Amino acid sequence: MKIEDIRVFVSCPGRNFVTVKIVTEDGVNGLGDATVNGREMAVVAYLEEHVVPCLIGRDARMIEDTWQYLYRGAYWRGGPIAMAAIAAIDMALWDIKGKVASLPLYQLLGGRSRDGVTVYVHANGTDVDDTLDKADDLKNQGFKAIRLQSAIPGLPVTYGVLGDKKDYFELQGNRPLPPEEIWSTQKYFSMIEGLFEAARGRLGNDIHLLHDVHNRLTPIESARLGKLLEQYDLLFLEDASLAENQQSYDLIRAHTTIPLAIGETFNSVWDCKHLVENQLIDYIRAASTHAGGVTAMRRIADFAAIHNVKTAPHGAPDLSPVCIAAHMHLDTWAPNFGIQEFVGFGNDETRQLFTHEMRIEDGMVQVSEAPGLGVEFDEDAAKEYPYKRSYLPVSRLEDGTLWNW
Ligand code: EZ4
Ligand code: CO
Repeated sequence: MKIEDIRVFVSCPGRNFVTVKIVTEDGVNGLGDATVNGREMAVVAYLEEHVVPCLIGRDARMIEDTWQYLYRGAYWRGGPIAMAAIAAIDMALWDIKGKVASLPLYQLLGGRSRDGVTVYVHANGTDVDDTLDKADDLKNQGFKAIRLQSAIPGLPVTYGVLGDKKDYFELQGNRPLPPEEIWSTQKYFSMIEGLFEAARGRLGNDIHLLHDVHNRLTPIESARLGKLLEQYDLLFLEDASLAENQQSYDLIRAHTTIPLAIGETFNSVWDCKHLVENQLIDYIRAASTHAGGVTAMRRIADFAAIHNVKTAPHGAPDLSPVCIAAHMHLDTWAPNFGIQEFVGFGNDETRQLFTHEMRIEDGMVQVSEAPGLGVEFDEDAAKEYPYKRSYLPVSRLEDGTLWNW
């Protein structure tokens, strides 16, 4: 079953998505997501110039060997661009294997471990009341877990807050250069505890609450935040501090029992190693597109399982529905699955390009029973939404110092 053709598409149905399609000599095809928000064309070049020529004529059934060939076989390994390219090839080969076997991906991984995939959704508002109005509405829709983000008084924009934009697609919209945002840890601390105190008062205790710090705090500030928020019983605190220095989490852990989650930018199991084996985190949030595909996610999940760490894959709007589907299959299987981040299946244009049968019921996603990943990609419609250069923001402190967005 030889690989006959590999095509790379970049489409922008509101945000840019890099989609890989592998076609075998028997006419079976598989899809993969290779989107790295703000660096899309680097992945396209890596794929088209350095990956695709090596794979034409290879046996499409050899998923593991192909993964090793692309990872181990490159002298300069890893990094987001290479790993997104490997990820997309890997996802597409799993998709093909599922189609050949007439089985949905979760069945190939080991079968169902639960009734459905519990998700956490986002409530973000222009102030505490607005955030809690939105959270209340989501709770009434049946969601069991909600991430709360609220605008920080005194700062012009706050991470995760839509303001007057209708969704995350419109929020990123037309950004041919990176917008700049301002961060103040002091102003953040003046808001954050009140948000969760009010949230428990208004939403009660029968709902999981989460919060994303988005790497804005130093480790000791994260420890302080953890201690402040412990009493509000968060399911987890996301990206409290960067883990480039993974030992930072020893320090945070020494001070707080708040559950910790990190991993959405991790590129490999090595990025998880110290954190997981020392049980410094409670949830590992790696994404299939950025950590190296289904093969890498399965390895990370098993490594995490033996250290009592659960999985909680990234679910941002800059992961295409192909990656989201891969996550739903992994989540349906993984014995140590915790929760899935979920921001919907994209805007109308995205749902026109990527069709699937995933559905949301009672706060859980039901994965498609179609063979493979269960996503179809409309190549012709994609031509109507060409690539548009667009960036995530950069962040600065109030004195102009560049900071983590
Ligand atoms: O940082 O979409 O959990 N979700 C997030 C998102 C991501 C951006 C970039 O992938 O933190 O805001
Ligand atoms: Co996040």
